[in-house]
Amino acid sequence: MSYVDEVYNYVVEKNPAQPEFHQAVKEVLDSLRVVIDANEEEYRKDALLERLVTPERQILFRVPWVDDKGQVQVNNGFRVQFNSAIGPYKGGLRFHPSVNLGIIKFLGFEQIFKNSLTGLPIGGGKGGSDFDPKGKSDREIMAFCQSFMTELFRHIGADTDVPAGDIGVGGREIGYMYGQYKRIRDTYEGVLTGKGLTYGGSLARTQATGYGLLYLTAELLKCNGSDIKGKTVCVSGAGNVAIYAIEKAQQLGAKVVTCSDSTGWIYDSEGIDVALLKEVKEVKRARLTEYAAARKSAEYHEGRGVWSIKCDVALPCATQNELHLEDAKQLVANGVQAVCEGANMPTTIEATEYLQENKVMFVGGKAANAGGVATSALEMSQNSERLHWTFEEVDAKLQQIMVNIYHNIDDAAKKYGMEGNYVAGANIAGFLKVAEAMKAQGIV
Ligand code: NDP
Ligand code: 2IT
Repeated sequence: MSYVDEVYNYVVEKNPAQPEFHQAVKEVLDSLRVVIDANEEEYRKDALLERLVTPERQILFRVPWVDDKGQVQVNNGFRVQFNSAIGPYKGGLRFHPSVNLGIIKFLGFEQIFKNSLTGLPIGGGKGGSDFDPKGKSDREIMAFCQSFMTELFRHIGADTDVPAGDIGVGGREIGYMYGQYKRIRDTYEGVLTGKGLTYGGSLARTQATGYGLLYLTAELLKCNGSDIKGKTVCVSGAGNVAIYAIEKAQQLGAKVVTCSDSTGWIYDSEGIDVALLKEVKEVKRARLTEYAAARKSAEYHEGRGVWSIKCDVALPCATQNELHLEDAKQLVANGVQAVCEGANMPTTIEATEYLQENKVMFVGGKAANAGGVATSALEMSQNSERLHWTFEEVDAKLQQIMVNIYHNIDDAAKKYGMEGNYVAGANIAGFLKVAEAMKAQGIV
């Protein structure tokens, strides 16, 4: 059996009931075959792949907090410090009832390669909780965040592990967690990113994942003889990534006609009104039904259905496994040219393969959504030098990073005989840097 297959079987056996983690590992290992096969003896002797798929450290903890009725609630907290070969652990915190160890491991594993692709010195990690922020008061959110940090603080630090936001964790939650960290440690340091602008946050971090997704998509289209300008775009999600993807797509001259949340989706024939979407989601924290109620051109539908709308470019920006094989078939039948992932692993493996077989340009999240974590690394730089850069400076750096990522993954795919396979290009380019650093640092 090949080394790759052996390690995949080992992962399935050692990590039962973690299907998302298996899926993330399978996608990476499958596309590394050409590299691994060529160095099989050396990698096998060093157990390089076994070390790569095993987190350096996994932290599981209890998070007790008191709700507004005086009732004590208990949630599970997680931080998986996956790989620190190229820098301190870096990656977001997710607060969502679906969170479990397997979800955090899939996200942490992907983060290793994504962070490597940014070209910046950050290792891979991820964390979160099965806490559901929906419907909670500000006081309950604060109580939860303080309790979460009262345990997490001992495991993180500006040079050790630097968490940030993800699903259910935005500026409000980062603020409460930062305050508690500072109080316990009595240290003012860049231990979290995505901070508010008054206490060490970076301009353009809020926009970075969505803007970065569009910078990469625009470069992809340009280098393949097309143009983002004038394209019809379908976006899923209505959170941080989706909102700023829609905003940048419109700034670049595209028309975005859909968005979605966990209960339904919008088709807006006139193009999404971003100011209204921000009001509904960022300010009121309300459902998309409120968007439809305020806008004549918008239709609201219950359930899922974004991918049934005809578009040139599809940008899944909500969550994992939200674009299935049937959706991919529908998109291809409707003439889609490109699919770029704003979310982490939103496209199932079968759907990805179908899109690739049908010559749709497909860029996975490790490359396409790396703008968020890249800008987090820029926030770390600013914190270290105790300076702030202007919006234009950060945005220009972000744009350059995304253009570089596109060319690096395109070059890697070509070099290994898989031209146009940007998934393989991203996995290979991300892997090579981490593998070299691991080798240089010995058996640790
Ligand atoms: P948010 O919490 O801001 O938004 C998430 C959006 O997706 C919301 O509209 C939410 O609906 C919807 N959603 C969440 N879970 C589900 C679900 N199970 N089914 C259907 N819809 C769902 O998160 P982000 O925008 O930050 O994250 C979105 C994706 O992007 C995630 O995959 C995340 O890992 C990834 N990502 C985020 C980065 C960042 O910087 N924030 C960086 C790189 C990737 P509702 O409004 O109803 O809650
Ligand atoms: O998935 C991701 O890259 C993020 N949620 C952002 C991580 C970060 O550290 O900014």
